[in-house]
Amino acid sequence: MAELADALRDLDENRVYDLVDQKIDQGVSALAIIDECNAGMVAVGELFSENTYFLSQLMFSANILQNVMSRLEPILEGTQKKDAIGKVVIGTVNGDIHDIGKNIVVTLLRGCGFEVIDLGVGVPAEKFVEALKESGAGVLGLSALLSTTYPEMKHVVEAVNQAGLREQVKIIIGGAPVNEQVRQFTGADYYEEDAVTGINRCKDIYR
Ligand code: B12
Repeated sequence: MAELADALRDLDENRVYDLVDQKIDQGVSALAIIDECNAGMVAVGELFSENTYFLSQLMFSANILQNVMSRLEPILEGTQKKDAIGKVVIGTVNGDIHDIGKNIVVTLLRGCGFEVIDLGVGVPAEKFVEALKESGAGVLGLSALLSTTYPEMKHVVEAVNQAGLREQVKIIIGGAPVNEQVRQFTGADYYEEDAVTGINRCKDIYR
């Protein structure tokens, strides 16, 4: 693994910030820096699964990543071309509080000129439906990192269906463990592995 990913895995906070600052100075793109951080976070997750790290270390890793993101956000906001493209409603589903990845998607979407209605974390199905009705958005993004929340994603898709909005709204799911099988289970239109492919998907939908 690369140096930055290793430093994040080892929770070596100051080393992480130094490396991020160096990379910014060297002109490394914010997205490449995020990719490397992602690898570090996956390693933290693995150490947590095998009981080498505990919740306090998981929380500390999130804290470090959030500080990295506050350094990268001004760069991300400025990197993309701004066109008025369309509206996207997004949130982390009920039962799940992970939001670092979702917030990256939000920053990139806004940077590209999308109007984003970010409902935050632990969002119940009816709130998604309400926001879609109010905004008239054509895209719904659902984020989840816990496998226990897949049924909740399915529930949101069903709620959109029952509200009679399914024909006019494309539903994209994302979050580290999501894959094609989960997409099929939930009935969503697309799953995306990372923020950039998610943004490209939104652009395609509105093209
Ligand atoms: C940081 C972290 C936390 C932080 C979250 C802080 C925060 N504000 O988000 C804290 C400490 C709070 C936390 C809590 C918990 N966590 Co946690 N956490 C992580 C960790 C280490 C990193 C997640 C992260 O931020 N990654 C970095 C971001 C940038 O990546 P990302 O979220 O995947 O997002 C990218 C893409 O997926 C995509 N994306 C994300 N969302 C969307 C949405 C759309 C629409 C699109 C297009 C794209 C997209 O874009 C992003 C950028 O490319 C993961 C490990 C892992 N492998 O992911 C575990 C992990 C997700 N957590 C886990 C667990 C078990 C928990 C807890 C249940 C622990 C506990 N016992 O309490 C609680 C859950 C509480 C709850 N109800 O939600 C497990 C889940 C296992 C599972 N399969 O269900 C993991 C996988 C760790 C592990 N290996 O065991 N966690």
